[in-house]
Parts: sequence; C-alpha cells; structure tokens
Amino acid sequence: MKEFLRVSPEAADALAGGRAVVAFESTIISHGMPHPLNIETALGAERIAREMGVVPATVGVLDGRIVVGLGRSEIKLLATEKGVLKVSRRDISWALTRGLPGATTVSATMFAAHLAGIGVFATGGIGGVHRCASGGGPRGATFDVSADLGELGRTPVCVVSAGAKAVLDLPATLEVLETEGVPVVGFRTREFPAFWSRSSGLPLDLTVESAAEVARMIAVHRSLGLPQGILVANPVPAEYEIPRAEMEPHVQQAVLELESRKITGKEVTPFLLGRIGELTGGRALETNVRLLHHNVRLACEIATELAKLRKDQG
Ligand code: PSU
Ligand code: MN
Repeated sequence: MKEFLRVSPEAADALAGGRAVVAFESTIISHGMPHPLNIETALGAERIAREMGVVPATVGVLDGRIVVGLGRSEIKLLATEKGVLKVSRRDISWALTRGLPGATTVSATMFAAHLAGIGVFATGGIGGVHRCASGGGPRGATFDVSADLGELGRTPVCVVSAGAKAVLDLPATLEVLETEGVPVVGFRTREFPAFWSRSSGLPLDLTVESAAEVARMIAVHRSLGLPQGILVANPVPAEYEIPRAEMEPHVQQAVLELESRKITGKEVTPFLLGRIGELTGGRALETNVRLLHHNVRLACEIATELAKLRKDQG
C-alpha cells in the first residue's frame, strides 16, 4: 500500500504525534472553481488551518500515487493544468496505473484520508442524488447518484460540509444517507442546509451544539466500530448566504441547459456549478468560497478537540 501513498512529512509527523490534521479535497480546485480563485481558495484554506494550529493535508493524485498533503506548487499544478482527471473512488486504481494527474472528489478524498489515518475532512458541499436521477426529466431516470453517498456509507471519516449542493434533489439525498446509515448532524441547526442557502426546509433529526460534542460523537462512533462516515452539516454564515428563493430559478435554468446540452456523468456537477456562477454574476462563487472556509474552521476545531480527547485518554 505504501508505494501508492505519499503523506507529507508535516502531516505524517502530526499524525504520529497525535496532533490535529484536517484533509481537503482537490476537485473543487480543478473542476469546481475558475482560475485564479481556485488557487486562492485552496491556499486560503491551508492558511486558516495553520493559523488554528492544525496541519492541512490537501489530497490529490500525482505520478502514480495518492498524495495526502500536496505542496504549494502541486496545488498550483492541479489548479492550472488542463485535463486533470476528476478522480472519485472508482477512478483511483486506473489513475495510479496510468500515472495521470488527478483531483480527488469527496469520495476519493475520504478514502485517502482514512488510509492515511486522518479522521476529519472539510469540503464545500457533498455530491448526492441529482434531480434527474429518479426520472422527471426528458431522459427518464438517469440513476445519477454521487459516489460520495456510498463512500459516506463505508468510510469512517467525519466530513464537514454546508449540506449537499443545492443543484441536487436534497430530500432524496437525505433518504439515501439514511439508508446508508450515515449520521447527518446539524451544527447548531435543526435543518439541512442548502449549500448557498442556510435553509432547505428539510428537518434534521440529529443536532450538535459544539465542536467538542462532534469530537465525542466521533469517539463513540469509532469505539463501536461503525464503518460509516459522519456528515456534519454547517450552514453558510448569514452574511454570505443567498436565499433559496433567489437561487432556485438559477438552479432550474442550469438543470434545463444540462438536459438540452446532453451533459452526463462526471461533467454534470462542474457544469452546474460553473453555469450557476455565471448566472449569479459570480455571487454564488463568492458564497462557495466563504462557506468552504467556514467549514475549514469548524473541521479544525473538531480535529483539535479530537486530539485533546486522545491525549486525555492516552
Ligand atoms: N463542493 C464544492 N465544489 C465542488 C465539489 C464539492 O463546493 O466542486 C465536488 C466534490 O469533489 C464532490 C463532487 O465530491 O463535486 C461531486 O461530484 P459528482 O456529483 O460527480 O459525484
Ligand atoms: Mn454523477
């Protein structure tokens, strides 16, 4: 396994010493945001972690290995190079075999974080059930369900996100998460957040009030040996949110264009995010950056509390 995994010395050191490490994904860098906002956002996330005394480990695929803790120039490469693969769980072995550069999605990043021994991961919003998945569109049922959901069902990593991207069928996404046995815990909210918006109208059964509470829950989850991840749903700060009523027409237009342009497979999410960025005159992108950095802060607090728990127990 070791020959296919490269952990940065900084992250390896912190993990060996029981100090806090947080993983970040790279699909948001290569396929989720335009240049140079993507670099600024990724490096900004790393800066926030360091300021909080946490070691950041951005995950990607380079030279036939999964890299946990990309260097600055490697992040820049994934942000600028054309043709970087979008690597989800199913693509990992193939990308390594071919030696192709790849950006990892939530699913592949969770897999890599777990392999490296990292328990907490921050992203913007997870993938989920697309609106066309169960029919209703001109193509009928597409079964387009993100691998992120299956990954949350089988990999015990805590993922901090602003809910699932609101381009999705959010009620169906929550149903699949329930089926997969994934705890979805609202951070100081009783509602599933809708990425750009704080509210989705969908109630959550599980809530937590502090990062320390999440850390204690992770500890319980681990000692029971539950294989699932934990999804912490952290609403975007009110000052940056775009209300749902304002976003929904843009989302519907982007989804219609997706159908008429016959965009399918892994291109779906990048297209929708890009188009919605345009339709909102860049406002959705600004909100995306803010919510991501907000999630980074919470993930760092959780990882710090988890490290404290380990010290107290060890
Ligand atoms: N969150 C963002 N921007 C993104 C993504 C998440 O704010 O670009 C990415 C994640 O990597 C997620 C992926 O795993 O979108 C989902 O893609 P798909 O629907 O093809 O599974
Ligand atoms: Mn898909």
